[in-house]
Amino acid sequence: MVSIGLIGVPLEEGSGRRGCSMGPTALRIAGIDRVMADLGFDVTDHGDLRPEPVEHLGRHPGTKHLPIVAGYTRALEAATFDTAEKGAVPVILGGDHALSMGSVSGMARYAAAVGRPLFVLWLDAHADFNTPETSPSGNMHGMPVAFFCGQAEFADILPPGRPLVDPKRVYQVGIRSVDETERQEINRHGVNVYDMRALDEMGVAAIVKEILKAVEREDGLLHVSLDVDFLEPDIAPGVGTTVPGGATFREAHLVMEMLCDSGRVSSLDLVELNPFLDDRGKSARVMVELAASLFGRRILDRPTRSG
Ligand code: B3U
Ligand code: MN
Ligand code: MN
Repeated sequence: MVSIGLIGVPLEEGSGRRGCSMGPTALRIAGIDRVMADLGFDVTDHGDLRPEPVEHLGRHPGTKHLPIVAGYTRALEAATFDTAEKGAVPVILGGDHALSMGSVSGMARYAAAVGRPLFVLWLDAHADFNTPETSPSGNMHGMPVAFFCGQAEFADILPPGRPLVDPKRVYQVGIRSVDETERQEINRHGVNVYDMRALDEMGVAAIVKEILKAVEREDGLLHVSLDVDFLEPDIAPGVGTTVPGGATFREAHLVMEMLCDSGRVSSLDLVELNPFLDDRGKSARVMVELAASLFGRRILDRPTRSG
């Protein structure tokens, strides 16, 4: 039986506003563990992570709340690695998106240990490729991709020499809010971006097929990072940075179903849920429903189709 390890990360300091610390609780109340157990997984909830104490970080202009983000990054890097190493799929209950500095770094270390490349699918309205130098806000939830691609060292958050993700193995889908310097950096580093226009022109199925082909070509592991604001705000209002024109309920489910069929997903972040801004648990529920599709819930059994 396949195991899933739930890891709660009540981090909100990366987002510049309060509320995401309630995300893990809301996802649990919406039934994340029950849904996965019903799908036949052996689910262990590791509870909420505590940040590691962080000392001796220098002053870092351009970052807000670096010590707490660093503390969670260290704790989550280790927890994600340990969970994967024990043969379980780490599912991170966020928490703001700065937590992906830890989860993706932990998976990068795991991928290096098993000798396979790590791919990242970033489902988000934002590219999250800012650095302390380029960020307009100093909010670290806008920096994780730059961090795990090694573009922003942020001094000593993790030990030097940590395994990084190749930006050419990062695939971003749903993007529709990018800062000017971020745009240049993404291009320069070869991040694969399918913005909302690409999604409209190509359709989400063609995009996911392309991405999975690239993962399969290299026999990679695939980490999926799902930001609530990937979705259209009407269906998921519980997030601090809603951007109109997001993925529909059906598009998002199709992405999850195709990912499930691929059998490639090694780990998942569910991030940026802010229950304080939500509408009667709507966004928490939709995130849990999407996770269910990712882990195998189907409308009907389907014959295997090629192509
Ligand atoms: N790019 C902006 C805004 C932002 C990024 N991620 C979120 N918002 N959620 C920034 O502050 O880096
Ligand atoms: Mn994000
Ligand atoms: Mn976002």
